[in-house]
Amino acid sequence: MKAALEQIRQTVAAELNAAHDLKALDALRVKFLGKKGELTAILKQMGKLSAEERPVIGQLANEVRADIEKRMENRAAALKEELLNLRLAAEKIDVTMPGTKSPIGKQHPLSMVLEEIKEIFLGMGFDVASGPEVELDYYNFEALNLPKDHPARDTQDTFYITENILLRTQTSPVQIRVMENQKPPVRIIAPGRVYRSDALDATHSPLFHQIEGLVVDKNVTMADLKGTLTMFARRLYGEDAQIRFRPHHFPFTEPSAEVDFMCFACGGKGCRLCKGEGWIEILGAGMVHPKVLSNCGIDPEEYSGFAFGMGLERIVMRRFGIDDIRMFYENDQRFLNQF
Ligand code: 2U9
Repeated sequence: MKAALEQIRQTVAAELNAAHDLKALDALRVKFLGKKGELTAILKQMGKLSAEERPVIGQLANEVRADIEKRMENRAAALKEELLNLRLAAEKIDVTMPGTKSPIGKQHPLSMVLEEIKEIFLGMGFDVASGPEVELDYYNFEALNLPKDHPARDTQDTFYITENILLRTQTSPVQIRVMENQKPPVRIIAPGRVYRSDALDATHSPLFHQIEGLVVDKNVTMADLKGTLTMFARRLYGEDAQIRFRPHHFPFTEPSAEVDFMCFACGGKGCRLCKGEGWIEILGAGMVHPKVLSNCGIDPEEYSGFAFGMGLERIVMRRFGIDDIRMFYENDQRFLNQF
């Protein structure tokens, strides 16, 4: 029996080294120390020993059991350590690695230029006014001296929701509403979305953006209009920018003019951008028609004013050489990421 006990001690030591995971270790524990284990089997034969042999073998057996348990404990600890090191190696994070840049958003080119234009007029003492995009026929047409039968009201140009409600075709209604609620002096710009029932193509969009301006005060003259628009041109296109007025007609202004800016690319010589003209039409403008003032309860004998309007997309397309208005609305990252 002594030899058997010594033999078990050797076998366990050898098999322990072969156990490469906790499961195998557990199997070993059952094999030797379990109820049907090899060491347990030997201890069961203790009864056959003589009275003087029993204590000697008993002590040896306990010593062998203690030795096996110690070895198993150490082996388990070593395996756990190994497992932990494997995990640490696999999950190691190199904190010195650069972080993953999360892409930041950018301002849309329309917003970028709109902010620039707003800043220019705010710098000249204008306020920014806003109003409803779903408007009454009265504010979008009638109050602007566009009577019921005027062609501009035709449904081929205007989105009518009901006979009397529409999507505004210009931001002028905002200025009517301001004049109804604020006595002169008025000095505002009205930027915003406008809607025309045009078919979408490279140069037309049913939705586009306008910035209109209005100044109403005592003794406002055409010279004030020219001065304001010249200052605007210089702030937008640089100090040597020039503008020219070409006589025109709008029902809501009299006299009216179409306003060209000297082509910033060729300085008036004529190039691809300005189609050889040397000038680019940017705005429409004029002195506010007296009928429009009186529609808003402002006495045209006492007050006068000027107004202007520009299309934002047109300005942005010229500045960045964009030849298709649809690019602004398709949210194509390849387009937007260039700004
Ligand atoms: C009030 C009185 C007059 C606004 C004006 C224009 C001329 C003009 C166009 C420019 C390009 C519209 O976006 S566009 O197609 N606008 O030519 N707009 S005068 O006149 C007003 C506005 C409000 C009360």
